[in-house]
Amino acid sequence: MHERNDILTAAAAALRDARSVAVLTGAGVSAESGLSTFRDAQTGHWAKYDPMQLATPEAFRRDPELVTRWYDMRRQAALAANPNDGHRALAEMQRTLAARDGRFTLITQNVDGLHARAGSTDVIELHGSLRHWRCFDCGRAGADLPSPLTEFPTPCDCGGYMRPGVVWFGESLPTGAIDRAAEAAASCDVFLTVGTSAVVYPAAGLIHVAHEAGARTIEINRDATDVSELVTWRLAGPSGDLLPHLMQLAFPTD
Ligand code: BV8
Ligand code: ZN
Repeated sequence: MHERNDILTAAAAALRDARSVAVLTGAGVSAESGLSTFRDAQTGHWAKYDPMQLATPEAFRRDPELVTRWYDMRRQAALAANPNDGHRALAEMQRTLAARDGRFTLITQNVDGLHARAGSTDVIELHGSLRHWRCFDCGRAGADLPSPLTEFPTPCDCGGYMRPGVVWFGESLPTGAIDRAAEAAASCDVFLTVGTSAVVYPAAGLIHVAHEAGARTIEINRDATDVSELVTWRLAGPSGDLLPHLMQLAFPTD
């Protein structure tokens, strides 16, 4: 335990001294809000499906009903979930950096919208969001779709089907998003990676960009990951505990 407190203290000191902070989050930050992560086994009816197989255009073409049901189930789960203390600590970190004229960038792989609901602003959603749907064929935005959906799949006037506004495997990320994220990673003093297995690219590449640019890097994650050996400080445990703890050490409120 002694070792872990030293790591927390050192990481908090680096965060306190930072002029520019960038954060990359993954599904782990939403786990304590009750949303299943991408690679942990899914529950119930969806237990037999592998998200890696469903989150692709091929799966949608092959079985648009199944994929539409999966995404609308996840949209409903996200809407029913509440942000947790980890989301709130990151919103607090953004306000704290702004108050001291620092720079703060929150980059997320999550599509659940919980960072914004916790008060974070200007969140970079690298993989899109469950909130927005568009036609797979003509691209028309589905602004007024029922929630939950009533037709699976949901037809577009053009004869195509509506798809969730997320980035599937094999699809490119929104150019503005990945460029902004890469610039923030390359220019920050401290980079936090929180709740991600760091296996999906180009998102995970941001951790390497920050490290190579000389940033101090902090990993907050339940399990060890592909970057655990690379980071400056590794904190193993739930982000809902560790992020507020790190914030309290870095920016003590009396
Ligand atoms: C692209 C949206 C090209 C949809 C997602 C070989 C090598 C390198 C790359 C590739 C390769 N083969 C293919 C690729 C490219 C591919 C890729 O990276 N594949 C990987 C799997 C090898 N990437 C792509 O296809 C990307 N596009 O490259 O395009 C291109 C270029 C030009 C033109 C055309 C095309 C697109 C990637 C985006 C895919 N979409 N999601 C949806 O959400 O359904 S990615 C998906 O994985 C999710 O978004 C998720 O966010 C992301 C990463 O997963 P994590 O968030 O990390 O979640 P995970 O479950 O893995 O981990 C959770 C962690 O939390 C765990 O470590 C756990 O320990 C921890 N945890 C759990 N509870 C807690 C906790 N931590 C703290 N507290 C807790 N309580
Ligand atoms: Zn259409």
